[in-house]
Amino acid sequence: MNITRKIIANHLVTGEMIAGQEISIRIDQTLTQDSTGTMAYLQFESLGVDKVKTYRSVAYIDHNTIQSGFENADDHAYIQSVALKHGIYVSKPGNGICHQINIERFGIPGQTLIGSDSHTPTAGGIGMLAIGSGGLDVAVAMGGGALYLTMPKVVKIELVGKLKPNVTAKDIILEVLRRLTVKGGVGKVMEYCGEGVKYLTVPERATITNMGAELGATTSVFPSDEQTLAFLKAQGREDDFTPLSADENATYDEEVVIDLSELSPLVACPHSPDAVKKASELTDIKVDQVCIGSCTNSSYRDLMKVARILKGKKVDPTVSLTISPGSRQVFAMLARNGALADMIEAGARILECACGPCIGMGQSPKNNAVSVRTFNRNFYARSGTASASVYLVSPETAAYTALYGKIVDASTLPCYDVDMPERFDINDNLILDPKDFTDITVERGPNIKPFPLNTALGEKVSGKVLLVAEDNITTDHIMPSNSKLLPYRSNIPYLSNYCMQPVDPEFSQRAKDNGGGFIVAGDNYGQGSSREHAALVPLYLGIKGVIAKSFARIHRDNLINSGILPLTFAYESDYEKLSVYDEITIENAVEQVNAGEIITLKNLTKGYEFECKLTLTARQKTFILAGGVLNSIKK
Ligand code: MIC
Ligand code: SF4
Repeated sequence: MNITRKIIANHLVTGEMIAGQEISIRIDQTLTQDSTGTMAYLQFESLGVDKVKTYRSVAYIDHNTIQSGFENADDHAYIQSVALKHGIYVSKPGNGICHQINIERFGIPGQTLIGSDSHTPTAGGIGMLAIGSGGLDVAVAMGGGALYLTMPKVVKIELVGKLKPNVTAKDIILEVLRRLTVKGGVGKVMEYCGEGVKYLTVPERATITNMGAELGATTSVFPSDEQTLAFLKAQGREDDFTPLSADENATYDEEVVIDLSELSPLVACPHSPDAVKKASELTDIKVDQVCIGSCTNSSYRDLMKVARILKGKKVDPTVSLTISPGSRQVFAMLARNGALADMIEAGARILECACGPCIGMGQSPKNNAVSVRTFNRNFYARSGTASASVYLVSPETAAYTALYGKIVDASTLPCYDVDMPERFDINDNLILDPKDFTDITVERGPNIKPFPLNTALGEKVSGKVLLVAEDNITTDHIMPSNSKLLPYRSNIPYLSNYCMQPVDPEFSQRAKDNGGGFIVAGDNYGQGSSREHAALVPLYLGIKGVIAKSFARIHRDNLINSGILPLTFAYESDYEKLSVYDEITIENAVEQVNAGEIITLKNLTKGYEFECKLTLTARQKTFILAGGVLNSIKK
């Protein structure tokens, strides 16, 4: 067996491990973060479970850390109190980014983890089977429920050879994205093996598994080996170590081989993580902003290398350089060993250890800016400045770019070796253990509004087409997030005014004026974030179905969980025929959904019928019929 199948076999609750079939697995650990957490905990509360049933659940506060009004601070207080009341650890603001801290302090090889954040697979770097999902799935797992998923195919990614100087783990995953694209991982787990794996430390592996999310993969996983043991020892957690590797004769569904010695520094160009080119082809591009950090590249070694490159130098006068360490552990170690002073002296603006600019929480660049970032997503408008062009690179490329004021090929420049520490500085005093708290009253600020509930599927489902969108619509298009909107993550009515704003600013008003309707889209609809808001806000606006060429995994699940029909064109040529304001009807909807895969829709405006596929498991069918999971559970 390969590693993926071993972990699934150890956790299998229902189903058979046949790719494409529905299985359910037991979940050991869960994580939430604050921008999806309020919804997840409201849903968890509505399940009426007293204490979480998982081995460990952690609520992180790391996204909405700019407190320019009471809203974010109120949400933090709600999350902290509701978590502690129900036996959930809390990682307070200032402690760092959930995925980095999870690797440092909580992740355990061989265990399962789900998280209400699409980059939860970062923990695959420490040998966990870690899956991103909507908050409701996390709420159910905290209540002891299994996670239902489609048994994935397993792709063997064999790393051979050794990386050249200043070619990094980031370049490996950018190469995978270049080859497989942003939808190449849908329905698959990326499992890494080969000689090249031995040389990658846990944080480097985590950079790779982190950006596996951008492939649309279910998750990515590395073996648990000497590197894992060394990392856990250095974190004072050697007791959490278990070795984990694929059997020698393990089989896989697909195979990819990457010769590390052939790679060079790579760059993902605007506006997609798979628009990858060699840095050497882009050296004419003048840069206005460089941002170093995020859950992809903000570990101790990443930032020590940055500090070495910056030491004694000066950031180009036309560049604004920001650095946000991934965790307080990293931050404190940089401060103690002097690296922080080197960064500050070179001219870096040091930000708190949190998601920050990655999710548009501050540092939106100027109009038409070129921003070079070590992050994982460069979706249109995600930085908060729609006219900006965002390029994704390694920390080494970013640091040199900041010094030169233009994109550089770091492989032609000095390479600084940084050893992994034998012992990290361990200080968990910003992690609250629920055992230390009793008699908690849940604090609910006035910005926390109830989440919308759907109604059972009607006999006839009808409405107008409200938008015809292109391929690869991201959740940042559907429900944008930035410092102005993130404070309203627990206020769906407010957010509804901004739905689809980067695609069509009139969409929200059109949906309201027409009492809801349908969204039409191309391939890979809903890629990116796990945010349920991209389903809950359309639900609030009366969206009954999304008709697309194909869907991204987490978003499709979120639509089903909300009782919104995820329909795919049976014949893609029908996409071209639909226009905004076409009146669509599904007659005998309940009967059609019950009967099976094909749903017939009528375009009343243009007078023709067309077919869509609705492939649902028996369980998902009950959700769609009941109008979402919560209605189904109540029933
Ligand atoms: C992201 O990177 O897009 C986020 C912000 O972390 C999201 C979660 C969210 O929208 O709150 C994700 O990746 O799931
Ligand atoms: Fe935070 Fe960015 Fe990572 Fe999302 S991708 S968890 S916003 S750092």
